[in-house]
Amino acid sequence: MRALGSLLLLLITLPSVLAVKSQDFKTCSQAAFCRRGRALSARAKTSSTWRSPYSVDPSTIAIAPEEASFTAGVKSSIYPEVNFGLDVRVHKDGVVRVRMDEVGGLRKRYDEAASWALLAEPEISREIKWTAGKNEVRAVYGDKKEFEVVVAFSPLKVSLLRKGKEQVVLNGQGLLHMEHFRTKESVEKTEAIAEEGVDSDGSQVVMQQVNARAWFEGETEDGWWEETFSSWTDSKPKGPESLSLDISFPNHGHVYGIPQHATSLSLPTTSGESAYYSDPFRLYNTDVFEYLADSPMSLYGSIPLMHAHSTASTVAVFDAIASETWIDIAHGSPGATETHWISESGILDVFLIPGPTPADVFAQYTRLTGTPALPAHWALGHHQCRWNYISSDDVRDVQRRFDQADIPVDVFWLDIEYAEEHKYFIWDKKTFPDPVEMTKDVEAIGRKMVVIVDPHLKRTSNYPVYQSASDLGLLVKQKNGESEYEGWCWSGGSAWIDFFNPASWDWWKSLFKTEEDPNHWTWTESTVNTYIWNDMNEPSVFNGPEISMPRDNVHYGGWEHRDIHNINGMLLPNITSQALMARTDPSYRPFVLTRSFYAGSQRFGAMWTGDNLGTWEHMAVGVKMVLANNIGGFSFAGSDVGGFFGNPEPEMLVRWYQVGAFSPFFRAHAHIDTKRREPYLLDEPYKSMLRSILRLRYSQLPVWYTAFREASVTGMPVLRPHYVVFPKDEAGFAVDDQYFVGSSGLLVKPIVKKGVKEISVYLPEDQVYYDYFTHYAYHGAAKGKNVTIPAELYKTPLLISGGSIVPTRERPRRSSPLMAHDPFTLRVALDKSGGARGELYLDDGVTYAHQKGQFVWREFGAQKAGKGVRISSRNLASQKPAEAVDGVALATYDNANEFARSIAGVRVERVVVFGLAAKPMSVKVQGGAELSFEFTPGVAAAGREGGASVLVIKDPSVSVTRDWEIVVQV
Ligand code: NBV
Repeated sequence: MRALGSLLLLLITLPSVLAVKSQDFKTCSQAAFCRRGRALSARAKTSSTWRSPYSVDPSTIAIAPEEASFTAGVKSSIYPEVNFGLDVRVHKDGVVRVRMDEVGGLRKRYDEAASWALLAEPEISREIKWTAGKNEVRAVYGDKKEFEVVVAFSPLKVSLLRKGKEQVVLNGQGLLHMEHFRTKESVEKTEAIAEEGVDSDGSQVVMQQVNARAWFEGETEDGWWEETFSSWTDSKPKGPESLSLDISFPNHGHVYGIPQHATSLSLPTTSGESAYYSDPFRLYNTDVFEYLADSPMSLYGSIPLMHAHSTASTVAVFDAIASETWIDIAHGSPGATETHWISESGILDVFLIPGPTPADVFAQYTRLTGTPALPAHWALGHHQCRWNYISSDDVRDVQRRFDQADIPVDVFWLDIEYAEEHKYFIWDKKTFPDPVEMTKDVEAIGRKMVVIVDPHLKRTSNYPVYQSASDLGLLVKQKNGESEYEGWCWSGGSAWIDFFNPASWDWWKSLFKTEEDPNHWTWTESTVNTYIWNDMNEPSVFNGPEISMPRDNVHYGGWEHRDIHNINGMLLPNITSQALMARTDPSYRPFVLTRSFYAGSQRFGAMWTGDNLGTWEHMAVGVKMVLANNIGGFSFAGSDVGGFFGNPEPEMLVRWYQVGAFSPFFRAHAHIDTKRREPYLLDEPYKSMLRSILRLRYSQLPVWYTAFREASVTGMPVLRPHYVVFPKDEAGFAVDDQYFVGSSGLLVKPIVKKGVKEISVYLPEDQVYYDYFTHYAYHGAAKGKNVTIPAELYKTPLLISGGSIVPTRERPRRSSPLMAHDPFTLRVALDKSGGARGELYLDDGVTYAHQKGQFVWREFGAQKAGKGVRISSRNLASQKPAEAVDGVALATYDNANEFARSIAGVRVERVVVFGLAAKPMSVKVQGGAELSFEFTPGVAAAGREGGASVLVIKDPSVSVTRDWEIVVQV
C-alpha cells in the first residue's frame, strides 16, 4: 500500500503528468528549425527560378577505384567561404550511401547515428566504375547493369535510376540546406556592416551575401540562438545547425514506414493543396499521454526508414539521423511522391535502398541494421501484465486462477510498484517478501517473469544502483557539462544513465548477475527466468520540455541531448539484452520489451505501442502501427490488449484479444486505475471466447515461430501487408486492415468495430481462399475482389490461401513449454491446380544451439497426382546446400542432429486437406498400410464458392523430423 501511497503523492505533486495533452508537444510552427525548413520549401515553391545553391566543385572530385567511392567538395553559393564534403559509395548489394558534412567548420556535427543503427560497417562494392563527365559523375551497376547512380554537379543532385527510370532523387527540389556552424558575434558583425552600408573593403560582397541569405534562408534569424517553448528555454549553444533535404520518388505513388505514428500504413500527405494533415510527420521520441488515434505527431520511437512503392518497383530510403526530424509528404503529380526531411542537427547520411522487390528492400535494409533477433519460443505466447500485480501472493493467485480456468499464459509481468520507492531492482519487501520463491513458483511449468526496469534512477544514497552510477560518473549531465542532471520521474528526483558512455555498459551488465559479487551490487533477488521491460526510455521526464530531457543536456563525448535524442532510447534495451545473455554460459535468448526504439532496435527484443486508449479507434490504429513497425524492420511488435486506459466492455475485450492473437507480440496490459480484466474474470460466453482465442494462438505457435525464424534470417517481416505480398496489385496498396502472417498463407482481418457480424475481405488474386474454421471456399479474381465473410464475435476472420500448408499443435496446454513434444496437425489448403506447400521450423526455443545446426526445418508439399494428391515432408536445409544460416552452412546440416533426435518421436497426428476433387479410394503412407480417414464432399474443387471438401487423415503416425509421403488416391 505504501507504494501506492507514494504514487498518489507523486501524482499530486506532479499535476502535469495527468494533464499532458497534444498542446504539450510542439507543432512544426513551434519548432524553429522546422519553421525554417518549411519556410525554405515555401520560398522554393513560390519562386519560378528557384535553384539549389549547392554544387559540387569539379576540381575536387576524387574517385577511389579500389573503394568504389566517390568524394567531392561541395559549396553553397550563399556561403562561399564554407566547405562541405560529399561521399557517395555503393555497397556490395547495391545500396547507395550518400554522406555530406561540413568540413573545417567551427564545430563538428554529430555523425554517429549510423554507428548505433548499423549492424556493421557495410561492405563496399569494388566492382563499381565511376565515370566523371563535365557536369556529373555516374556509376552503372547491377547484374544486368540496370541500376545507375548519378551525381549532378550544379546544382547538386543525386539520383538513383533503374532501367533508366528515376527511383530516388535527393535535392531534386532544391531544398538541401546544411546550416553551417557560426557564432552569434560573427553574424551580428556581418549584419551591422550590411545595415550601415559601410563602404570599406568587401562591403558590397557582404551586402550581396545578406541579400542572398534572405533569398535562401529568409530574412530573420528565426530561433537560431535560443528558443522557448511553454516554460522551457533551450539555450542552443551551437546556434543553428539544422539539415533540410528533399527526397523524391518520381515514379512511386505510395510511401510507407517512418514509424511510429498513429496513422494509416500508406502515409497520407502533409503538404500541398489537399494535404490530409497540416503538420509534417514528426520523429522525436516522446511519451505522449493519451495520444491521438489519427495524427502525424511523434510517439515513443522513431525509425527513419521510408518505403516507396509502385507496380514497377519498391525502393526505400534510410536517413541515419538521431535528432528530431520532421517529414513532409506530397504528391506533386499522380504516381509521384515528394518528401522533405528537416532535422535539427547531425550530418547528412542517407542510404538509398534500390529494391526492386519488397523482399529485396527488406534484405537490403536488414543487412544494414540487422534482422529481428529470433525470440525465445515462449516469448510468442500470451503475456499477462497489469499496473500492478501488487504482491507476490497476488501473482500466485493470478497464476492459480489462469490454471483453474484452463487458459494458457506464458509470462507474468510486474510493473513499477514492485520496486521500493520506484528504485528499480529493489523489491518492496512489504508486498514482495519472497521474490525468488515467487519467480520459482511461476517457473514451475516453464513460465517466466518480466519485471520493469526504467532508466531513471532515484537520486538517493541508499540506492546502490544510483550511488555507484554517480560515483563512476555515468549519468547524463546538465548543460554545463559537469553537474548531474536531475529531473522528475516515478522515483521523484532522478538521474539518467548515460549509455553513450562505454564505461556504463559493463557496469549495467554486472547488475543483472543473479549471484553475489563481492565487488559490486548484483540482483541476487532475481533468477535466470526474470526478463526485463524497459519503459520511459524516450526518455520520459515529467518536468522536462515535451516530457523529455532538455536538449542542451550533455552526454558522453560532449554531445548535446538534441544530437542523440532519437537513439537514446535504444541503448537501454541494447545493453539490457546483452546483460541478460551474460547471466549464463552458454547464454539463453534474452527478452527485453522496449517502449522507445530506433532503426536497429529489432536486434534487441520487442516493442509495444505504448499507452493506447480502450477505444475502437485505438484498436484499429494499433493494427496499422504494428504493420508499420514490421515495415520498419521491427517485427516483434504489439499493442496493449484491452487498451491501457479505460475499462473495455466484454465485446471490445474479445475483439482485442483477437487482435492480440494475430500480433507478433501478444500482451494484455492495463492502467493502475482500471478494473481487473484477466480473462478468467469474464462472464460466459466471453470467458470461453477468450479461452478459445488463446488456444488458437497457442495452436498456431509453429506458424509464428517459423515466421520469426524467416524474419531473423531474411529480414522479411512477420506481418505482411498486401503491397509486400502482392506488389503488383495496385488495389491492395492502401489496404492496411488485413494482412498475412509470414509465408504461411494465413490472411487475417481483425475486427476493430462494435457490433460486426460479417466483414468484407479483399482477395488479391485469382485463387481460392478457405475459411480457417468452416472450410468455406471463397474465390478471388485476377484484379482483386472483395468477399463477405461471417465475423460473429466468437470468430476472427481468418483465411488460408489455396496453395498453403499450415502446421499447428492443437492440444490445449497451460503454457507453451508444455507443448514441446506435442503432435502436429497439418492443414493442406489445395490451390486451384491441386498443389500446396508450407514450412515448419523448430529448435529448442531458448538457447543458441540452433546456430550450431541444432534445428529441424521441414518443407511440406502437396502435388496433384491424377485426381488425388501426394503429400510429402522433406528436409528443407538439404534443399539449400549453398546457403548459410546464422553462419551454419546448410550443406553441413545434419538431419539427425541432437535436437532433431530429441523430438524424433513427435508425430503428425492429423492431416486435413481442403479442396480435394472427390472422395479418396485409398490413403496410405508410402510403403505403409491404409490409413483411416473421413471425407466431407464440397464445391471448392469445382471453383465455386461454398463449403470446400474436407479430407481428415487420422493419425498417419509419421515423424515430424523425417521424410515421408502420404498418397491419396481418388
Ligand atoms: O509503469 C507504469 C506505466 C506502464 O504501465 C505503461 O505500460 C507505460 O507505457 N508507464 C507507462 C508509466 C506511466 C503511464 C501513465
